[in-house]
Amino acid sequence: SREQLGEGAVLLRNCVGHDEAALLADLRAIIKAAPFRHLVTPGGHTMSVAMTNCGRVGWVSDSSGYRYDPVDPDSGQTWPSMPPSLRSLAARAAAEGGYKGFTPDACLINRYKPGAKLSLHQDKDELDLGAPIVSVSLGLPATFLFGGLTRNVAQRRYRLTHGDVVVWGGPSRLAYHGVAPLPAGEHAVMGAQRINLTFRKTR
Ligand code: MD3
Ligand code: FE
Repeated sequence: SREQLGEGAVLLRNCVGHDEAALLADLRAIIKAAPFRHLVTPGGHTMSVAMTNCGRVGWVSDSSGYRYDPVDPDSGQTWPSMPPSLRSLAARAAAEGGYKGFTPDACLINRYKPGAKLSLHQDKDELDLGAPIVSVSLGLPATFLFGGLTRNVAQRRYRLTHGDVVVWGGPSRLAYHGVAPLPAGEHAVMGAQRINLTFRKTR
């Protein structure tokens, strides 16, 4: 199914489909090569969400700021490449959302355990703001907060569940958004966690 969340923002329920087993196997290999870690923000806070990346560059944060970096600071190696299972899901979803020819060069992988949250923020570290961000939710359901172009706009809440994909483009690309603290639970496939993939075109 298909639900319009805002101008340029489309929610595709249960969009992962028959590629799920290959996707999860590839995800496991990425996490083995580049394990989840809790990044520190420039303000000195350790994030409750754990992160890793695949693709040409990965999103990293440390005391000096946020950046997209080709090197994983934990390993000193380049990030694992973006496997075709992930790349093709992102391209298929983007096309369904109205963006043909989406070629992401980064995939940020967020892991939420119960209690983890993502405070309200904008994603504006990418140079190509004309490209959408495609997000894929896996595992436990979460409440996603979708605000406006300024921090003070009231947020709408959406429950995102396993297999849901959202394409964020157009005027929604710079909307404030966040994730409410993850409730405890157990997911049949993913266990006691939520994993979110966000595909980005950084240049
Ligand atoms: C709306 N991740 O990694 S994905 C992030 O569930 C991030 O882990 C959340 O926000 C998560 O930056 C939400 C959905 C999302 C991603 C990017 C957006 C929504 C967005 C950019 C603009 C507007
Ligand atoms: Fe974000």
